[in-house]
Amino acid sequence: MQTIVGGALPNIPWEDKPAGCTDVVWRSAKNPIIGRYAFEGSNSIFNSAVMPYDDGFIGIFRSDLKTRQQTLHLGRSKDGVNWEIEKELIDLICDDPEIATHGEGYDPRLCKIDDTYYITWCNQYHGPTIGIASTKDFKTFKQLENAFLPFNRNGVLFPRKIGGQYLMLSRPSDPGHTPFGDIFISESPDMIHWGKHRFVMGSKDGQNWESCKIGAGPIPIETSEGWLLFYHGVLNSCNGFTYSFGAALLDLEQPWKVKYRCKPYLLSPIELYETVGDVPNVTFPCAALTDTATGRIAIYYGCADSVVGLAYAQADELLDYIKRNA
Ligand code: BMA
Repeated sequence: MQTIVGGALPNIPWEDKPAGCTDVVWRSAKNPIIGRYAFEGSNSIFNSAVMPYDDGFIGIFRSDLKTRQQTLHLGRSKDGVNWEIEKELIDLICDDPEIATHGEGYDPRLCKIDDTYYITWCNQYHGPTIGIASTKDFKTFKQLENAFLPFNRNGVLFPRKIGGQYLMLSRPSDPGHTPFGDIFISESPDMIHWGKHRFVMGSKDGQNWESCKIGAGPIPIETSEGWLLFYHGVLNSCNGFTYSFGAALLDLEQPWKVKYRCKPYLLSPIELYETVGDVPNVTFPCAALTDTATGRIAIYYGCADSVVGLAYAQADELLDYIKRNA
């Protein structure tokens, strides 16, 4: 039996696959679930991270403000669909003013390891790099050292130590709209010092949805078949970049080894809210919820750099699809 490893989440957001839908990942009928103007001063809310917390859900949301500052905000929800997002930036306490970002940054991910929640995000320090902060209560946030030298994006932690080490995926880049990009993995004994960098997988040669660059999406999901990694892939067309997302299964003990990589994308910009916005043709997943009891997966993804969408998959069907299409 192909299953997700982890806890039950009976209140996971869910909508059954629409009749006649032949896709393995399908969209919420309520999309976009979060609009541009969820709080005063916001120009857009997208590429954001959520997770279960207390009897509901908590999230770190990316906003581009009307000043076009890129900022991080805390949000809460009872059902994972309707969110209250704070107008204030997250107050990150940092011992070293040299790297303190005061809640600015973008593309956050949220990962629970033991009893600590870690936020990783794209942090500007002489160019994009990976910032890390920790919290135990979502009231006090401590900003740690940046994980890497610039330039880097899409820092995604694993939800448990492997071989006694923290592991993080990332995507070395350039300071601009990077026209290349492969996923690497790094390890750390203490969440401060990162090394033993290894290649995981790269963009694909030829004409395909991930020919330009790829980057890890949500925190990898542990399954009986390996770590389920949703990741975005970019096609460079004559109309600019198109961001779709797909999935791979990584070895459980040596996650730099790719077991299966699904050839077709799982979701690509098609709906109006994905194809029209501040940056057209972008679907960019940053978080996923799972329920072990039912195998349900809910994926949160940024749409056209403007709003947040929700999509669903059923674990056994998805794992089977990835393996058959690898
Ligand atoms: C990437 C990141 C994402 C964004 C995407 C499309 O480089 O900056 O935040 O969604 O470009 O603009």
